[in-house]
Amino acid sequence: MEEQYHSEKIEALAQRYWEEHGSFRAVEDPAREKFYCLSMFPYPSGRLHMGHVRNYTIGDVISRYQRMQGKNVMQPMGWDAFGLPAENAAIKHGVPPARWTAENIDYMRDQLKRLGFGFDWSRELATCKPEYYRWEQWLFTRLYKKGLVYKKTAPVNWCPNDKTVLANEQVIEGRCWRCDHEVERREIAQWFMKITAYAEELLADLDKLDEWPEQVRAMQRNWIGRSEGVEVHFTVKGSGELLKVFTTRPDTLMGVTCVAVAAEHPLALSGAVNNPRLLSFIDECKHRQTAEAAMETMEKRGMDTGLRAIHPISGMEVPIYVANFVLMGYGEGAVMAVPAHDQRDWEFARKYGLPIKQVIAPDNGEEVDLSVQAYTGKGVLVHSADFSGMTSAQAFDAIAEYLAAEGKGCKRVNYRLRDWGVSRQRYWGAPIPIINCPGCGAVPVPEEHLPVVLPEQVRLDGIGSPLKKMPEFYRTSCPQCGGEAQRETDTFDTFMESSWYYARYCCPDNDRAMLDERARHWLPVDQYIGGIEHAILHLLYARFYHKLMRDEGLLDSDEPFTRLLTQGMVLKDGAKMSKSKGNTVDPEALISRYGADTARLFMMFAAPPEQSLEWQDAGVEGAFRFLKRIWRLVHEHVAAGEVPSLDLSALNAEEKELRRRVHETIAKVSDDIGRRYTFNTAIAAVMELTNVLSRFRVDSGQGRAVMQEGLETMVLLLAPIVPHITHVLWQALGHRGAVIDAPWPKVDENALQRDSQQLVVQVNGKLRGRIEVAAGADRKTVESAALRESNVQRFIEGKGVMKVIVIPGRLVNIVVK
Ligand code: ANZ
Ligand code: ZN
Repeated sequence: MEEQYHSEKIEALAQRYWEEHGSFRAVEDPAREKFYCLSMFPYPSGRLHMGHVRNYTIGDVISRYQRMQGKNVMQPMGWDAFGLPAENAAIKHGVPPARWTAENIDYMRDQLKRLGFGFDWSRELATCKPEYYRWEQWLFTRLYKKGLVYKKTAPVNWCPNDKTVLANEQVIEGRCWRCDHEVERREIAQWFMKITAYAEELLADLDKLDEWPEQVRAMQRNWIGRSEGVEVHFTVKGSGELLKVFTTRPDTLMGVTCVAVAAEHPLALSGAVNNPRLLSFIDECKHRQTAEAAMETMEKRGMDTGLRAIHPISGMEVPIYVANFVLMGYGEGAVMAVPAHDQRDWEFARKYGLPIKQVIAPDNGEEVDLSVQAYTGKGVLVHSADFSGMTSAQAFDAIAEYLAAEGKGCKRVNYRLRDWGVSRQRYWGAPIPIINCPGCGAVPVPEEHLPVVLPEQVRLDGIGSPLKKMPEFYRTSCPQCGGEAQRETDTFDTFMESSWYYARYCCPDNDRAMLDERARHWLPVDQYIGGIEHAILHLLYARFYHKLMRDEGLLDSDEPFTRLLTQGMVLKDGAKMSKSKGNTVDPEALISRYGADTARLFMMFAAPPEQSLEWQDAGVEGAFRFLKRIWRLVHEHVAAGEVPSLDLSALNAEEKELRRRVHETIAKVSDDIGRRYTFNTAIAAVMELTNVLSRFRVDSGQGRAVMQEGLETMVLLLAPIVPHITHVLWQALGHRGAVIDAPWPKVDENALQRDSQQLVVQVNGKLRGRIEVAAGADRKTVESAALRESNVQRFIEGKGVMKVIVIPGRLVNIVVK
């Protein structure tokens, strides 16, 4: 063993060993417990950033720890390879996105290897490969036949800068998530996945995910947004047309003074036929964005259509307005406005001079002042004909029943969740496997013609999709009638690819099926690790896909990820590290200077995984010094020559004490890593042990034997975190096998027994001293030792001792007058 720690040399050595021995190749083995550990795959942007390093270090530590527990671990890696940046780079530098992506992947794979992550590279996949996306195209055509995908013309969020449609989730405060440009609305024919058909199950199954952070489950619940309400049927005066609204407060029905419809609602248009002012108002509403977040703050505006609705119970006429706060995609696209009991309606009524009619009174009898604001609480019904006197809860049911009996409504559950629009007017994505035939309409590409391969030799000019300019791509014949037809030139939202990659890792080489029995073997993922920014969309879509694949007969589990860890951000000077802020630290520089082990150790030591991590140069230095220190410690020990075997019956008190510390550390670190996931405290415990080992003066053969055990333990406990240095130290300590194949150390319960124990002594509840007594000492011995302690004596001198309380193994409390 060399005297100096040379990270570069030993890291290359360890990595070569793993490579040559296929250490991370995972093979299905029914005899062993499997552990599927997955970190969210990266977008191949060109270089790893610190967030990646943190994410993948956490995953790797967990994987290696589980492996040392004897589990059959699979830890795959791949590339989320479709997406906008490749197109932007292509426009800027003239490189085709496929080439740009492939080059980035090669570079980043190399970086990952240098960090020593134990990925099974034989399972590597890139989502831009036809072997991958063909199965997503296949599933899409299956779902089409099941009615779970459909096409509809819908208003979409349009980013004029990126020239693409954005999902609602990609609109942040009315702006594009990617380029921050203000978002507009447009009507475009889109493909949708019917995620709403799974809303109930997606919501209910959240309760089963008890190893997910509660915060993430709450965000998903919120996103799905289940509400129980009533569908109420008004009729339009004159035409007798039905006008449905959805309300969660049917108890307020008798207080309706207006019905408001969305700008896209058919009634809005019929009202506008001879009303140019209304038409232009509708137009104006349509052009603003759909983002719901902006709805809250937006000025509420409306216009009378001139039409009147007839109240389903009272028969009274109320005006029908078009209002900008009514969303077409929610409920029925129409609301019954109750100004007295809904603040938004109240503001609207004040602005347009609509009556405010109280129908709910607080049940404590308090007066409400409706000239100030709406009363939005529940209570007792007033001015509500036969329903007066009922509580809100009673009225909910009574009104629902009344309406149902009259054929004018029914109870209904509504979800905030919308169907998932998956069409993107982009080039670099998986082609949507549909052929548009002038005679037959949309026809799915037959299974035997899949995949629809995306042409990779393209020039991008930034204006629209190049696929639209490639007749060799879009010109085709209709699979149904054989006539001339055109391929869909839109591509899938890249969330499609990331929704099922975790499953494909189980069988990436299968060219005959999307998944096979190996997926049943490995799934669900035991541990998933990634950023909290994916708490809603990615995780919801992946859960949805899992259920789709299950219902296709490909899987038999209900959920994809059993345990979820959302890692915190990497900060510098309190701000998120990002290119735009110019405060990034390049992992590559860190690795070159200190080595991968230092980078990994720093990442894991600086903070618990869920919290944000503040970058500190001093912390990196500290991690590096610690590694040099353990190297030196092992070197000194090994240089002293032979070590006799351990003879537990021959140990002296110091040697027993050292062993006790060693085994206490095993217990603590096992709990910290295995259960609590507080890797930072685990490392702190090993550092403490290292101090104890350095201070230990070896003056006998058994001393050396205990020291050997201590150093081996230190190496094993650190092995998941700093796998390279421990690989070399393990062999230096005389082991033939590699530490990667060594089992996790076991606690020797006997070693934990103390010969003597320390107790604190209190006088009237205040700490006054400590005593050391034999482990099995009886009460009397403990009492008299406590009373004899010199500092304690000062506090009891001259005062009568009333009582001595002994809590064995912990403390003695002396009560004095
Ligand atoms: C009358 C009413 C009275 C309402 C009252 C609330 C309070 P959640 O809980 O989110 O499901 N609403 C229904 N459809 C809408 C649409 N397309 N656009 C905008 N708002 C719509 O919200 C349900 C409530 O949101 C419904 O209950 C309706 O207003 C409104 F004192 O009906 B409520
Ligand atoms: Zn046809």
